[in-house]
Amino acid sequence: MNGQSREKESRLCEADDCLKEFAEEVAAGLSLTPKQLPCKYLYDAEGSRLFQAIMELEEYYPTRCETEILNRHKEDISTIVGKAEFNLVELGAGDGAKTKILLRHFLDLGLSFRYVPIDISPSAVQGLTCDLRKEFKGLAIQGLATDYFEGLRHLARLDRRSSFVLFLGSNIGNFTPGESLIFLSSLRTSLRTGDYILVGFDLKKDLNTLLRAYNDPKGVTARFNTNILRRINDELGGNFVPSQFEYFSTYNPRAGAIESFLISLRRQNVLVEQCGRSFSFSKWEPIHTESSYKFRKEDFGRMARRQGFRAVASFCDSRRYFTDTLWQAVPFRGSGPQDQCV
Ligand code: AVJ
Repeated sequence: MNGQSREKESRLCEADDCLKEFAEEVAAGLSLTPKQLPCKYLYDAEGSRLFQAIMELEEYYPTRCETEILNRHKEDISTIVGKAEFNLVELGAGDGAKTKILLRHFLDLGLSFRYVPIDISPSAVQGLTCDLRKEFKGLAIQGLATDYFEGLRHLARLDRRSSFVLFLGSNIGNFTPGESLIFLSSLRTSLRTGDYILVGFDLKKDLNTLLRAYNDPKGVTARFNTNILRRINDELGGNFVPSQFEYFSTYNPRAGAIESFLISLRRQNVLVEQCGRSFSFSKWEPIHTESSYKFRKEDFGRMARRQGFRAVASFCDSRRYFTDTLWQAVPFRGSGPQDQCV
């Protein structure tokens, strides 16, 4: 077998593995009570396109807030992080619209860095890479289509330059509090002392603003969520009828999160061939598709300290809706008894 066909074959195997994992996670999630689907599967090519449309909605304030923050504080950020050569690694890069503010600024300053955008959607990574090659001649880019955890493994294997990791848009809000601690500690393990991360947190705020952001009148957010059913049909041989599910999203004050669901409008059975079985829904039964946690400053200050980071600076938008916080990796503490009571 020549090198080319071997490469092709290994790529096919990878695609097969992804599909198998998708089928297993769908089967597992739809067997739970209440049913759920992992939100990372919302982002295929169509899902990423719909999410871009969400970011353009007037109601979806996080994008505007973070754009304002990056424009206003790019100088502060570059002064702190931009002293030596570094890899600028972005987790969940999407269309990179906000990141371009930093890229432009870093290039204007003549900083020496390579951009490593990581996103679960191959079409997003491809689109972003093409777009940046045109817009930023001379920028070194090395995109990767994979999930966060595989992305962290990649990060740990990068060359000896220091890392500056971007985790913007309150992507961290998709994790439960327990998951975000696990994620941050694996992120810390993939970094070296002195490296920086910039993390976006959507703040708790008045409920109408929150609810409107996830219930836009044009129904883009509903289509974004429902897209996962269409994706299961196309990729796993499912027979979901998307119109027999209704999108519902609300704020759960106990969890501190917007919680999104697809609710079955009738009693129905849905066959998913690649799962080798069907799933029965009772009338009004929900599938939990996504949680978007909202934070208070105190919450993430504590998270930083517990996971081996030092909060260096926090930047807010003028409405105080959103924060980008800059953390530096500090030496790991021993596992002495004092650590238990932080
Ligand atoms: C990309 C996960 C930050 O939770 O606000 C937007 C996704 N879902 N509208 C969010 C989303 C519905 C978004 N994140």
